[in-house]
Amino acid sequence: MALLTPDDLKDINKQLQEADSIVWKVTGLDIKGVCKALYGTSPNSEKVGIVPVTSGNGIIGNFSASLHAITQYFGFDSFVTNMSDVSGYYEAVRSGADIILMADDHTFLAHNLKNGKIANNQPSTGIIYAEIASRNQKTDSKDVLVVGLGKVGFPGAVHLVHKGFRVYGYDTDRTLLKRAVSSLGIIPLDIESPKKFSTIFEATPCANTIPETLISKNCVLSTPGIPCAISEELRLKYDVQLVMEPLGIGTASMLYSVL
Ligand code: NAI
Ligand code: 2YC
Ligand code: MG
Repeated sequence: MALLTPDDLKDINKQLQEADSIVWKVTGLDIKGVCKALYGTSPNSEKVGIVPVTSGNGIIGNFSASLHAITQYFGFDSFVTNMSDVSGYYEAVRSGADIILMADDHTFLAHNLKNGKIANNQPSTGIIYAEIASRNQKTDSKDVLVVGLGKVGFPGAVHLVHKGFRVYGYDTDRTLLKRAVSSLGIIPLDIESPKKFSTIFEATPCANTIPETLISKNCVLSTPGIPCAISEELRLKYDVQLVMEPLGIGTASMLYSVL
């Protein structure tokens, strides 16, 4: 499980604002607008209780504080509990939380105590980054490349197939690639016969996973993957519209999906 580091989360408000302006440039919507379009929901001053969890690798510096900043950025009334784990959960409920946000090393969830809806960060993240990619208003092409078909990438690929895109897929894990081809009908990317894409969705824990041969001028790269899928040199050379942010966009998707 690729875990965030405190450094990934530095200046989260600045990272979120920068990502929001690129989302707007690419799609014509802000992140809130993309969430509303995806789920048909809008916040109605729900109270969000953020519970630190000490299991496994333990508390990640900046994680709870980042969720506090992110939930406020999207207009929620939120608080971080003083206690952690079970005591923190109890404190959140007693303090009137409508939605619980908490994460161990394997699952980051949003649970709406009022309507019972629950969301997992991995599919929620894949779906919203795929949705952003699908709303690339700079191209008429219905071709999209998906690199990384794991817990985040596969749900994103499903979403793009359902939206009628011609999805080319690649994963170094041949079993996962075969699963995506057989279950979704995506086209396995032939690395030998490169094709330029104007829209790319990447969800891998590796750097430099998108070769130059696949990148077209002004292409949109929508990627939750950490570290970045392309070098700064390639980003500048092709003026790539890079939608990349470590936690907030995925968290917004979770929250809107449980309203
Ligand atoms: P995962 O391990 O389930 O999936 C990653 C997939 O990438 C695997 O199938 C692996 O075979 C594939 N892969 C690795 N190197 C590759 C390469 N060079 N070319 C093609 N495929 C390659 O991981 P998961 O949970 O899907 O997370 C993916 C990334 O997204 C991680 O870096 C994680 O930290 C990040 N993430 C970011 C979030 C955000 O809000 N920005 C939220 C959740 C996860
Ligand atoms: O501080 C805490 O409460 C920790 N238990 C939080 C652990 C989060 C672990 N998960 C991750 O770092 C990644 C994030 C991208 C979101 C999903 N998995
Ligand atoms: Mg994100």
